[in-house]
Amino acid sequence: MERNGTARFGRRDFLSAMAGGAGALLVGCKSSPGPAEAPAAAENADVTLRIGPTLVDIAKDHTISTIGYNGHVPGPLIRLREGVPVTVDLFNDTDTAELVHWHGQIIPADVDGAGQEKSLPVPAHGHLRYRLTPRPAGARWVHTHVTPMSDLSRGTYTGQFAFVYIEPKNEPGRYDQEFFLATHEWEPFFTTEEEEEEASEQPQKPPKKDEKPNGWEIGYQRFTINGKCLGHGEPVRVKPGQRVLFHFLNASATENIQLALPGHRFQVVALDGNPVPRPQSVEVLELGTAERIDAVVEMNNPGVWILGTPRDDDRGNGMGIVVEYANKTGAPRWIKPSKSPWDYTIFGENRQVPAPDEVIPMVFGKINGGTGGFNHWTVNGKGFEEQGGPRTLSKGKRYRLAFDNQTDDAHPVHLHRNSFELTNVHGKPVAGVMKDVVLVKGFKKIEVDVTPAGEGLTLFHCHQQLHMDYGFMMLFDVV
Ligand SMILES: [Cu+2]
Repeated sequence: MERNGTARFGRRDFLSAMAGGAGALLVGCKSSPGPAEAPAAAENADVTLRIGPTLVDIAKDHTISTIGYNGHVPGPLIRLREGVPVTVDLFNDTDTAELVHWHGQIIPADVDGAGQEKSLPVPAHGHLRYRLTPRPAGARWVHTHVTPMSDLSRGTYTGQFAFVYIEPKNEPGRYDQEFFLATHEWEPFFTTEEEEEEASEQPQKPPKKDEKPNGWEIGYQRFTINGKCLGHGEPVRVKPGQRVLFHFLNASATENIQLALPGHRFQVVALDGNPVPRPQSVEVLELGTAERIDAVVEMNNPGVWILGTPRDDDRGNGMGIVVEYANKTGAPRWIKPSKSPWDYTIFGENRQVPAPDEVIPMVFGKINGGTGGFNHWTVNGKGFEEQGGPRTLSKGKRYRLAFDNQTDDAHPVHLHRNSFELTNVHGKPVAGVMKDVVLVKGFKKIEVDVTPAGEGLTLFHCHQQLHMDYGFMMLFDVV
């Protein structure tokens, strides 16, 4: 899809439900024109998501039965315009109530899609309609926000996720093609094996004598990008000399991942949809669960390549996609990237940030192997159920959330309905990097500043589904 087909589109032009083939590449085309001159009648919503059973052909002779949006995984690419209100229709064809969360948007709690915020649910076999005003611009996404607990066929273990791209008022630099790529894992199972973190970066503390062993972790059989195992979907087709903008989304329930494209570098231009002050070129991307990265790649190394995870086992099980130059054939090549630790601060500015009005310490803790063998997660010593209601924040005040991860696990923590500014990462001050998820690695500290954008309940939680469900949440109430 060449980038020349980008005439501005009218208010009702953007898609309500793009019907791409399951697992088709989500390329940056505008949807086929809708009824451009149709009146803003009640009958047609601007965005329609139908939640229901979906089959995903992730590989030849390998089909996953899951729940998805509009019969496809990922769901439709939803393009919106910043500040232009839309009507949303949600239909639920399943037997359980659902929550549809607009991740990364600054919108009221009732439509944000989180039960803890008392958002409107989509009833089982029911329908919900509301209006929302998309903002801010950039790569957002939509996903289910139900609580599956130990049921690995629900929640973010399913195929209920889709890109939301809110058109910026200014284009984020020149590019020739654009691709939306979402990673997701399938066939989850419980395991006692701990996720192998980057051993060199991940300090290990020996368990205390009286401590229970670590509880359940989640493993996966199959790994996909846009619903296809490596080699089973359409390749990313490029031409020499092109600048290709990739929108990456980690739509995993529990996995933090790295991605590399041998022979090429990623010019990172935005994190979680927000342009970074200093775009930088890196060899390896890292995305905690729910994080997004926009990166431009200059296609200057013709061949057939694998864009995938550096982890051989996971790539072998599907985590990758072929990048194919025009007129090039042969087996796709993989070259192991050099070890390059991800560092959020290289994209930021080196300047003083305003002092916060208040610092809120948030210490992350883990109680090994509790009820049913599940670890229990705490913020400041208390799991969500023990916290006794929301903590009040004042609109307009600048708060510093001081994350102190006192566990050996990495936590992709997310704040709803706001973007926050990274102000300190592992002791290094930084400014200007705006995000809504940040990955706090084992025994590390990160500080973020937030000035609450809107009144109402605002959920903070770890985006690792198992951590969230077993206590790793905290509720704010902005007044
Ligand atoms: Cu976590």
